Amino acid sequence: MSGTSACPGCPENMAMRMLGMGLGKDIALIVVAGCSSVIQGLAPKNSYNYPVVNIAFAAGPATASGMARAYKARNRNVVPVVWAGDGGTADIGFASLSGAAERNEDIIYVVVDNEAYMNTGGHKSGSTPLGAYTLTTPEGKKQNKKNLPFIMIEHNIPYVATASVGYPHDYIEKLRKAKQISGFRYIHVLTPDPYGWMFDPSRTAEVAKLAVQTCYWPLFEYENGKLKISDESLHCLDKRTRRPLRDFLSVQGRFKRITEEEVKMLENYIDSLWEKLMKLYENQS
Ligand SMILES: Cc1ncc(C[n+]2csc(CCOP(=O)(O)OP(=O)(O)O)c2C)c(N)n1
Ligand code: SF4
Ligand SMILES: [Mg+2]
Repeated sequence: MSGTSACPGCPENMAMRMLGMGLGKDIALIVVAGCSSVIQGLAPKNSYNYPVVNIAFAAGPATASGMARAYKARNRNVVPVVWAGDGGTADIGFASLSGAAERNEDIIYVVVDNEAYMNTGGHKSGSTPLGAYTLTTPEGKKQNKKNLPFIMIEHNIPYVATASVGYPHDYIEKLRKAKQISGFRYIHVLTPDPYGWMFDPSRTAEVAKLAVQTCYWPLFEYENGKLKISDESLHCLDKRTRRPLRDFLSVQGRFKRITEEEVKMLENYIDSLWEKLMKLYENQS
């Protein structure tokens, strides 16, 4: 609803509005600490039109698991949806996420990945890419981004999908599909942040598209052991039709000081992502 306290151009705000379009009614949000705890505004005026539990990082998936069982015991058809940032997912809340996924709890888990701990000022997370400036990596991060969607595939859950706020229809369709499936569903949305990534707030959707077009962020679904590359990412299967990574890096201030060698390392990382996806695809057909 109106009146959020998000920054102009906030990608988490966009992703939250699209969540409503995709999941509709009968959901309850479990919001772990992060920008989305704040942009919902202050009680009694809450800008999320859903019941919300605000909870500590490590407790999100455990709380949702309990809620799913409680709703079932009361014959209520409500889906608990955990909403967490990349820091809350890749690092601080990972144990709880992994446990709930292993138990195949009947919940949806959505990650909004702005590749840093933004609510506390922009510190690097496990999901920050190599070469990116953050407050705690002033020389650029030296490690690659943790690949959470692949880690979740290894948990053998019924549904893993990636999305980008640059492609709302794709994201909304994946949410709709997830709602029809039972068991643990994981959706990872790339949410480029104008303040952490250092671009003009009017360009959020454009940067989110560039991430996909340059094959930095693959869009796919993994449903019951079957991989489907989404239409927006099909061109990445052939290296010759990929848009140059530079087009994505050059619009962001956080890569201003990246070295040639680091660009090469990032390109290699992207190649290896696609090789893994192709292997997964070949092994199933
Ligand atoms: C255990 C714990 N450590 C640190 C904090 C402080 N804290 C609150 S929000 C936040 C940043 C979260 O980053 P992320 O999960 O990526 O979400 P974003 O703010 O980027 O949406 C931090 C570090 C906390 N609330 N709890
Ligand atoms: S710091 Fe980023 S994610 Fe947080 S409210 Fe501002 S634009 Fe949104
Ligand atoms: Mg974050």
